[in-house]
Amino acid sequence: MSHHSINAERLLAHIRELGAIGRDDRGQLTRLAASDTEKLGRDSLVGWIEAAGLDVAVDRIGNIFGIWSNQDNAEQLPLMLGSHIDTVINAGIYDGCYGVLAGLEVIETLKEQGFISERPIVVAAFTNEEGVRYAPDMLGSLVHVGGLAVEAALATLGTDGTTLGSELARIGYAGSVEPGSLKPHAYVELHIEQGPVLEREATTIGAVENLQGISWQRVTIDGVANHAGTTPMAMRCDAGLAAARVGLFLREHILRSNAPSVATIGTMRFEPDAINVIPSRAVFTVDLRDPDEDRLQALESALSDFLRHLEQEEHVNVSVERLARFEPVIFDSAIVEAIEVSASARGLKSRRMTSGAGHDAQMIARIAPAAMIFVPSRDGISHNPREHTNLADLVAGANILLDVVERIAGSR
Ligand code: HGY
Ligand code: MN
Ligand code: MN
Repeated sequence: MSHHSINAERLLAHIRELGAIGRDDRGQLTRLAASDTEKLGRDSLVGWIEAAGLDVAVDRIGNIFGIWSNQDNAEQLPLMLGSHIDTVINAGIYDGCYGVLAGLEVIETLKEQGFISERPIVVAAFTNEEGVRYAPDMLGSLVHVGGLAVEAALATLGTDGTTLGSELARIGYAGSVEPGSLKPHAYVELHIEQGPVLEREATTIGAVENLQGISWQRVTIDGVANHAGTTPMAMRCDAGLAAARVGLFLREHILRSNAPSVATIGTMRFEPDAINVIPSRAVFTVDLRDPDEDRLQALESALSDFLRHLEQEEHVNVSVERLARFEPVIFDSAIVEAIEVSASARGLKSRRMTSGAGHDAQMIARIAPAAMIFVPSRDGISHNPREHTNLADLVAGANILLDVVERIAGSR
């Protein structure tokens, strides 16, 4: 059976071109949400959407939509594709961008093939999926589904003291469309796996059926600054040492529990941050995840109990601020099956799997049937410039997306 195929050269050219935007003088790729470098990426994406003959819409939280519709189907709810083009610090070129550009590529291919769509097809690039500059992550899609009021989202204070709203206005992406006005009929997100499973199992396609819960907290530990040389160990109120104990506690607790939970302390800073001063303050973030909500809650309370214990033992004060909390999500089984059927028809090995990473799909799943397609990540690496997926897998994933779109949008 002959299958349609996307234009591999065009897709790869867009991925490489977007991957070159936002590099610093060391060649590192960083396009934090609503930054000057992200503006350059946004501008290129809007240019490609317009060149493809789609209408462009930008909503008040800066979500970008490319819309392919006609007078016969404009009244129908759109089939939405998409992901994000903001990145972490020193990022790879595929995370998020692959899903947005493959979504655009699928629409361009369908247009070229004269596909008659029963409904509009939209490709979305959601604002601040990564959450590195503004918490929580998946902020643009969270606002899109009504999980956070747009005014509160625009007022979000970044790690650099800016507000998301002022930065969106400054880069020219404070749109006028009311968030959520584009309610999808269904949503399919293509993404690199960012983990080791598909490569280890020599499997090309992941039919993602669920996504784990996420808990982000900022912890502040206050001790007493003192002289590094004259203060006996037993007399210290050492915020730095207390912070180090939290990381060890989390790793040992999870290893003992034998659960698939994960914990990450990704940022940490000390005050006064001097080589010969016992830290008076430590501020760090804790990222906890688990596919099971009860286990995630148990992990959060184990951490909370440990922090109370730490206060007594280390003679410090501990305060915690919640930055994000999303429950695990189950995706739409019919779309997951469509992904598997397409992979099998194309002779590609597929397997059902859980997403370890957060994605915009977990938000859109609150208002519409949603699912994800994964393709392998070399060495399971992501959020790292070594992030890579080979061309054949990139094309395979985009063709599965093409098939699923034809199946959903081709008939009522
Ligand atoms: O944190 C995540 O899992 C996603 O990359 N924002
Ligand atoms: Mn991503
Ligand atoms: Mn990411």
